[in-house]
Amino acid sequence: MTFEKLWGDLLPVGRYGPTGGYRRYSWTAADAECRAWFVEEATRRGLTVETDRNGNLWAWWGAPGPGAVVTGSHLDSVPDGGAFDGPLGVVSALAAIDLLRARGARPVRPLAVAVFVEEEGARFGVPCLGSRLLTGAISPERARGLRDADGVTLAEAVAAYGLDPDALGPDTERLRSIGVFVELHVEQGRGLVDLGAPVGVASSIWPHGRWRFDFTGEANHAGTTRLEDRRDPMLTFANTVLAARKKARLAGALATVGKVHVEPNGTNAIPSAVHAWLDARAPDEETLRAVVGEIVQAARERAARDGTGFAETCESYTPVVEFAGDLRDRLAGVLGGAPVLPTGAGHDAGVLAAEVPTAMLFVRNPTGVSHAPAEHAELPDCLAGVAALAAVLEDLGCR
Ligand code: HGY
Ligand code: MN
Ligand code: MN
Ligand code: MN
Repeated sequence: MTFEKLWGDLLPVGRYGPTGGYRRYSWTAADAECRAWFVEEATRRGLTVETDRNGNLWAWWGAPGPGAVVTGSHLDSVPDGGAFDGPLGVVSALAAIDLLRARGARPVRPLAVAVFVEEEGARFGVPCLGSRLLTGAISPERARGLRDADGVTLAEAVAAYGLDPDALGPDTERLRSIGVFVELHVEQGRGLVDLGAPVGVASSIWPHGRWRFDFTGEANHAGTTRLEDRRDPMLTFANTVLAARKKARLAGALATVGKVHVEPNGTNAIPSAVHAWLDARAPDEETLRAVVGEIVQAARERAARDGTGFAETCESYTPVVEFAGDLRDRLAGVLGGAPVLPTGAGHDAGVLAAEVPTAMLFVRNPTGVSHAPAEHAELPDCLAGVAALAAVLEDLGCR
């Protein structure tokens, strides 16, 4: 019941009418509403809420301190994302605390629910920005200068919500206080459907990254410029997308171009520039580096042929994550032999795993669709996720 109430209250926030998906971008009104919802629900439960120097929220059951058992996820979304990616982990964390309390369990170690900002990187381009800042995986100088589509810097965006941009950066004491981090997340594939299980434990995350590709050419008239006289960056872009798909297929990797800006974006003008973003992922780092290298090479060759310009910038890179084996096995054991499975999706847990013992729980997603409005998990599976998280938290830090 508490899960349904929490879920129902958060559900309308940031819903985008035309698609039915969510636009909960960090440091916007929708995000502020999500954060206010969290603060209210945590406070209602007697948890002590604090905002850290990077804007991540922490709600403590008992006094904050070292050796803490921390769970949580994020509330921001991709453009027109689903309801579950992120929020399921936050709602389940609060519901798990309710469940633990209802059965008389009490924490013997500090226990916290964390909400990380800008996990998707939908606004400022770098995913897991809140956890990267916390751990020092991104420098505060670089983070402050990141710009959104309107040219607003992260420094300006956080300042507008009362956070001191000069305070952004590694939070060593807080990081060292985390004894263990467990993130519950909707599965973003059909692994658990195939295994016939409502809940699973993560083994690893594929290495992945984002590269910005800038194709430049010469704007000119669509009706009067002979094909052989054109320097059309759209042509180079289009061929690069085809090359990316082919190279990824041959390498057993994944390559996606889901975001593109065309300048000046007129129907009857050859574009002057095309800016595109490549998301690439692979089972191992060698394959990832090789496939991105091949895509970049294909773009360069095509640009030379088209008389266009091409430049690439790596905007974020996340190495392969292997979750701690002993912790993973402990969780699977607590859950009566829950299946263990890998994922190609990135998470704050993946960033934290480099610093503290970290584990993840996945909840079955019937179609496997994610980062889209159709993302889903059935209520009985969500409740199984809450029960699993409660069992894990109890095992790790309650009596
Ligand atoms: O893009 C991702 O992998 C994620 O869901 N943040
Ligand atoms: Mn996501
Ligand atoms: Mn997520
Ligand atoms: Mn531009």
